Amino acid sequence: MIRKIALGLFLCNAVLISQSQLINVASSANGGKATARDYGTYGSPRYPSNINDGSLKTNWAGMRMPAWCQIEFNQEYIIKSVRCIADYHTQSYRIELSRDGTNWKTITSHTTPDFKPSGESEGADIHELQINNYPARFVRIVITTTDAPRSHIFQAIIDELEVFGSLSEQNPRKSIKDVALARNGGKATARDYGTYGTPRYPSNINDGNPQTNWAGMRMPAWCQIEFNQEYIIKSVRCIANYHTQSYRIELSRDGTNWKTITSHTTPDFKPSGESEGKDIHEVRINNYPARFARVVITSTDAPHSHIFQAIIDDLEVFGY
Ligand SMILES: [Ca+2]
Ligand SMILES: [Ca+2]
Repeated sequence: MIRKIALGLFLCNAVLISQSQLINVASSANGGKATARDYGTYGSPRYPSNINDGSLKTNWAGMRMPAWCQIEFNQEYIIKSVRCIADYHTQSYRIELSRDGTNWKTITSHTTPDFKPSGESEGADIHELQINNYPARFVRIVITTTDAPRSHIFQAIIDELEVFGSLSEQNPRKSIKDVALARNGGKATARDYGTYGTPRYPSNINDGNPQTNWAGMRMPAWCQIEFNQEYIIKSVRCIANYHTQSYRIELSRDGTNWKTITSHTTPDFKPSGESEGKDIHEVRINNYPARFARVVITSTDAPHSHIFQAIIDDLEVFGY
């Protein structure tokens, strides 16, 4: 009888885990650790740990503005949604995510409706938003405006901050594709392109054909690809051809701020003909979100007078 019950519980548990890939990764039950700028005491201490204890009856209260509280997860997760239950005095806040606890990305700026700041059971404001697979190990809420007078012990109160995510390893492998590819929506542009025999268009860099190439005429030569949306990038592969000596590959979410993911120097091969001297360089990336990829060639072995300063056959960017 006892064994039957135990087995039943086990099966029930297993089904729950397999069906719901998403868990509240911020909750202390799942390993989340909360810290804050400070916390106030009125009746009972309003510890930072009250923000992720799973109870709406407990809260964290910040004493100075801007008040902030952050939660570190027990590892990095792919974040799908965030839910914040703000309580009295909290007027405007932003929620940020971070992979390293240093560089933060604002995912929402929110102003609560004008409710009466009179008692914990009143005026809770629930704000929920969906996030497109952002990898993070930290979440932070920063309260920027309050309706409390300056003398008040509590400047801002948050009941609970929930962050739903899944392990990176649970991402379906089958959906990973070359998001740079033209037929997957990638659009290539470049600083310029040269013609010798045929025009070496930027679009040759993401046509999936290693027999065609883009050729830059001036240094530093660059070519970039905009994907049809933001993806989580897992790896990049660049097939460089003759004259291309050193380059870096960068990723960006907005086409303005770039992150260098690799700096590479090709081996010293003979710059004599397209079928020779290809250099294939592949880099694995730990889930970087991006909508743009760019290759910037920084050194060439071509003489200054040469039409082609750098040639790239293909730039492949794998993500989901
Ligand atoms: Ca709580
Ligand atoms: Ca090509």
